[in-house]
Amino acid sequence: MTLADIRLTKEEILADYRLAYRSRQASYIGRREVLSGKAKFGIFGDGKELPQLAMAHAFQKGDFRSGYYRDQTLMFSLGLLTVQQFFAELYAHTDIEADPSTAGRCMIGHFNSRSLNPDGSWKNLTDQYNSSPDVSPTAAQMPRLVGLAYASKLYRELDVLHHLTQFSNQGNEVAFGTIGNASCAEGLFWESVNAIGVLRVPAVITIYDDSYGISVSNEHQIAKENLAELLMGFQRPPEACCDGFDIYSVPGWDYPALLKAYLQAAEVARRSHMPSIIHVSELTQPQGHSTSGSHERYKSKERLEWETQNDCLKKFREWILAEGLVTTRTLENWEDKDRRSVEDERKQAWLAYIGPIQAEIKTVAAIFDQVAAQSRHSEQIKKIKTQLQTIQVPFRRDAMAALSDVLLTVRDETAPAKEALLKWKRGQAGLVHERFGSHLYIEPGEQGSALAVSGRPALYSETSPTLMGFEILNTFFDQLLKREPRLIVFGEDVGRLGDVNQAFRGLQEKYGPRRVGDTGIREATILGQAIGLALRGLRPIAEIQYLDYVLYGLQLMSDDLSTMLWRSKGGHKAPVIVRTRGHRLEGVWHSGSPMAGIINLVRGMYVVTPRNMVQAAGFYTTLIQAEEPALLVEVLNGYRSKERLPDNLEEFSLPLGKPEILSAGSDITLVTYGACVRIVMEAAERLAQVGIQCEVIDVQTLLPFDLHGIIGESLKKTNRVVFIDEDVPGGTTAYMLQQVLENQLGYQYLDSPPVTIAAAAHRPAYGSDGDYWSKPNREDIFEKVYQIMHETNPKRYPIFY
Ligand SMILES: Cc1ncc(C[n+]2csc(CCOP(=O)(O)OP(=O)(O)O)c2C)c(N)n1
Ligand SMILES: [Mg+2]
Repeated sequence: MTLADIRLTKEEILADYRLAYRSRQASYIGRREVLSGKAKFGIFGDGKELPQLAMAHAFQKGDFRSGYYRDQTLMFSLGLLTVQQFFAELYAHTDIEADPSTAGRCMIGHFNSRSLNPDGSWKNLTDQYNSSPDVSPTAAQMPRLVGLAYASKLYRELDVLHHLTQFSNQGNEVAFGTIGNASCAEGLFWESVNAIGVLRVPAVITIYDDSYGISVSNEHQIAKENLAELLMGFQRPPEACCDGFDIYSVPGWDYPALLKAYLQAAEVARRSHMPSIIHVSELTQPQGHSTSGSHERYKSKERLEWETQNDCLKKFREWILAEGLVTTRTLENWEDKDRRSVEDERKQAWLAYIGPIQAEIKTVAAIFDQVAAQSRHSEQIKKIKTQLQTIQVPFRRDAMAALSDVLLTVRDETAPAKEALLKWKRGQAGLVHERFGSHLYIEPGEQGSALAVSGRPALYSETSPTLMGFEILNTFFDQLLKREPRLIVFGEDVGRLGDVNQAFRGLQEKYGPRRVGDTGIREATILGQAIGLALRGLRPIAEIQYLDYVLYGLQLMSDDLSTMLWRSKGGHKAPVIVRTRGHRLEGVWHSGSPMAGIINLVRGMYVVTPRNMVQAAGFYTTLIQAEEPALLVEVLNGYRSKERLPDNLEEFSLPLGKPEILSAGSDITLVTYGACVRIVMEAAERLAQVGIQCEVIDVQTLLPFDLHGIIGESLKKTNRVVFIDEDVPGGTTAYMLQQVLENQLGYQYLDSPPVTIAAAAHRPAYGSDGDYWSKPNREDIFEKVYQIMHETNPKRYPIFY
């Protein structure tokens, strides 16, 4: 291919070289900074610069990236990252202005653009280049790509979305994914490729193939050691009618060929929504995988020599000179200048990072002096101060640790300057949340908080009909789809069948397969599909058919969805609602209730466990009014139970974090949720027969948990508490116990030891008897509660069973 085939000017090509050169210097200097102790860890994009330059030429405003830690050159090219910001991230600068990707919350190589304004409102995404926020688990960026690309399809095909011009220009946006060769050995990669192929969506996937995944070569990663060959089965025949991917295989050092491939792939994707895979081969790692090791340990001499000769930047330089685009001298001048400018930007980043820390150390040291002047331990305090001041690369924690040492030293004294120390310490504590903990959920005052939805009670009249649970939801979802055009529902058997329990019965016919659709059996990419859609302004309800199978999508919920807002410090929100059903049906894999596993892995999401379908509808309305991710578990055996349909089904909503007292009682508080509510109520009725008045409380939402201390208040009255569910012993019951006894200080009201009742440790056995002896049943609950009452008053409550 010749220069004439390239649609770029000479100036653009040379600007590309300079940018790639600068990016390379950033990698070199970055490694040096880690090895000299100024930063903790480094992983860089050296050796992968050229494909990223080409990708940037194909990337248009409105497009999205879902990539991984090698993509710095792309980010520089798109103007989404400056060299100074790159180093700010390397140093873990906690200021969002300094590191707009993660505010120091993630290590180097975790990039993103920002989709949200500081008040949490959406920016105009069609007016900027977009990058979703990166995660570290290999291939975990791929499921999200499915949704980012699928959004274009929906925006193009659904008339009801055409007014949302802030998010899409008629579905013309391409989603660019990047992944390393070894990460393609992950199931998530293949599941995502298959889903993209099935959905026929505009994704352009790049595989950077440097033949290694850390020290493990393709021999151990990829069958036949050849990804391009393996992927051939996905290839689209030349006829325009046919499905599949366009597959390109291009050496990573061939600038003209890369440009051609990217421009063509993006053009086809944009126009016809056909995806492609660009396998970029023959890439290298000039500095090895990361700063954690050196590749000389596992690469042969020949391989290392080959990498030196085939370095893409070196080859690009040779090509530019061979084409006579510039003289060697000019190039050397530029390189010299560019190297120095990268070093300058690094220095600026360092000063901006370390300056405030040094200032804080100075302040603390000055207070130490004041304390020393008033203390008989002045020598010891001076020693602590000197140690603090001589730390070469200090962290904030060093000042805090020294302060704690001084406080310990003067613990018996009453030096007035001690107050200044304590004041400084309190001031720091106030900053910790903002620096490291904010935006786990939407912050108060920012747009979209679910906790800001106060709820509206359900209204009933004499004419309110009684329906089956699934009919309640069916009516509800029909109304919701009608009034919320951005609502997109999908999952296994959700479309044609209307889900396995019929809550969407007839709704695909009414709203079409794009609003209510079937997916393949692919829970991880159902999650990813939802995440990508939500990042692009849509409101997905992603269904996982049973709670037991949430585990397949749990990694995505845990690593990607629940950390999204936090890891970008308010830069991206993904209001995904994951809908599932569970707790109790039959056998191991249809009646699990692994709630503790889930709630402890998805902090950053809400977890809602309504006891029936009316409650579920009320919570769905709350979640749709907000813009935060949530998992809602419907009670499996509630679809065929009868419930009254509220007259105000459309408006009624339930606040999160507000337990409901289902029966008032003064003897003992029984705390539960979900499917166990019915069983606990039955047990409470029996207990009433023997004169024990139970206060039964339905927690309703596990995350957040009882925000108003309703359960703690109940303990003041009953002085006894039992936590009941069908998770494992020490699972969610232990969580509830910790929340009430520790957070709500409930321990101080107890006259009896707190008790938990959970399922057996083994998985639920099949059949009615299997269920009875695996999960808590009415009799168990009765006996355990009765036992507590017996211990408090054996005469009144003698053992009779
Ligand atoms: C799920 C998971 N397993 C292991 C790791 C540790 N790890 C980080 S990068 C990497 C190798 C990735 O190689 P490749 O996909 O070829 O990308 P490259 O670094 O070579 O560009 C591994 C094993 C991880 N981050 N995530
Ligand atoms: Mg690799």
